[in-house]
Amino acid sequence: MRQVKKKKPFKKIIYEPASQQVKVQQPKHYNAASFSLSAPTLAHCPLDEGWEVAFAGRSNAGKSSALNCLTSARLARTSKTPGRTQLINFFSLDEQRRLVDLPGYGYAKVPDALRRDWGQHLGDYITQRQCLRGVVIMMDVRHPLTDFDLQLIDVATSRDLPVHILLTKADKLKRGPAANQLQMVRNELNKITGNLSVQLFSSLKSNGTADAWDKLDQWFELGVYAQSNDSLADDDAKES
Ligand SMILES: Nc1nc2c(ncn2[C@@H]2O[C@H](COP(=O)(O)OP(=O)(O)O)[C@@H](O)[C@H]2O)c(=O)[nH]1
Ligand SMILES: [Mg+2]
Repeated sequence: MRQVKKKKPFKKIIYEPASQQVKVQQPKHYNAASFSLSAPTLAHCPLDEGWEVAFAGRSNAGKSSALNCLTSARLARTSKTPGRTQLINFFSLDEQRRLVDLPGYGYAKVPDALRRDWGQHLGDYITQRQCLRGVVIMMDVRHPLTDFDLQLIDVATSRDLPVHILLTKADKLKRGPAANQLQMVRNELNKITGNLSVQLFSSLKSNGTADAWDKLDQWFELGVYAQSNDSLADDDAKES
């Protein structure tokens, strides 16, 4: 009997846009992040000097996952039980620069008194911390701009602090609906006065890291931003 030659299985080729094919290099500064200390109140925080960028968000918004993704570490404990992180956690990038993990807000099962305390410490930190250069707010792409998110934006912008929003868990939506959510949030932010920016982010897929690092670099005055400041300083020196 003649042997029937098996057909080769059809190989599906998926063309991804160029930006998604490139493996983004982890900037060494964020890779070097290490836990420094946890503070229950503003009084327990490290000396108020250098640069800090704070990460805030509703409990379960994906804050710990985003921090871990951006630092390639397990800095912040990701949890399926939201509302556990009650302290202000500091992670050092170098002697002068710190990432700060603020207590998650808005988790319903936490007793009122405890929730008031958290709100107070979070508010104290954002309104009073001098070395704070910007606030990253994590919002679930499917439920952005809750009342508390808006309050937080208000507190930060009234101090002229820039705010960058990560619309997290972007992998939970298809491309079209995710882009619509991004545009909707952009439109809402346009109604608010302040230095506000927003992007899609997925810790699961490591999508959006390059833009997030870029924003952090800017606030920390690292990389090209530090160089451009230096060259400005050089120009000033030449002129005088
Ligand atoms: N699909 C998906 N799930 C995520 C992502 N980020 C976080 N999660 C999940 O959302 C839940 C809360 O995440 P976590 O980082 O602990 O949130 P936090 O309370 O804001 O710190 C966990 O079950 C995570 O696995 C993401 O990018 N994609
Ligand atoms: Mg967390």
